[in-house]
Amino acid sequence: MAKPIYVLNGPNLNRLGKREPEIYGKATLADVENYCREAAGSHPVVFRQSNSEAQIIDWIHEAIDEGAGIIINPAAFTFVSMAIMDALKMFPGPIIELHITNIHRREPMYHNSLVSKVATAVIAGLGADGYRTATSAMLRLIAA
Ligand code: DHK
Repeated sequence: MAKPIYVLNGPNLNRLGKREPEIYGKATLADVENYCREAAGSHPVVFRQSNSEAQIIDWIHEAIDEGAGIIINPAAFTFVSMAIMDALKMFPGPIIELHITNIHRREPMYHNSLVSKVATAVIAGLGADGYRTATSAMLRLIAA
C-alpha cells in the first residue's frame, strides 16, 4: 500500500463556505476534500482539519512515519507557529504550503509565512481549486 498524502488544514477552515465567502469562496471543507481525493485518484489521502495547533503538530509527527507528502494550509498558524515550522522540518518528504487566497496581496500581517521557510513549494491564490493543483503536483513530487 502506498504511503498516503496528508492534507492538513488549520483553524477556521472547518467554516469554509460560510466564512467570508467573498474572500474564501463558497466551497466547503467537504468539497475541498473531494477535490483532493478526485485529483489523487487511487493514491491514498489522509484529509484532516483542526483548530488546535497541538493536533496539527501531532498529525505532522504521524506523517513523518506514515506519509509520502504533506499538503498543509496552516491558516492563521502560518504566520506565528514556529512549532508547526519545527515539526515540518522533521518531515522527510515533499511539503506543499497551500493558501486559498494570495496571502501576499492581502494585509501585511499575512505576508510573512514561517511555513514557507521549510516548504518545497507554495500555492496561494487559486481558491479552493488550489487543493486540486497541490494534490496533482504532490503525486509528481512523490513519484520523482
Ligand atoms: C486561510 C486562513 O484562515 C487565513 O488565516 C490565512 C488562508 C489565509 C488561506 O488563504 O487559505 O491567512
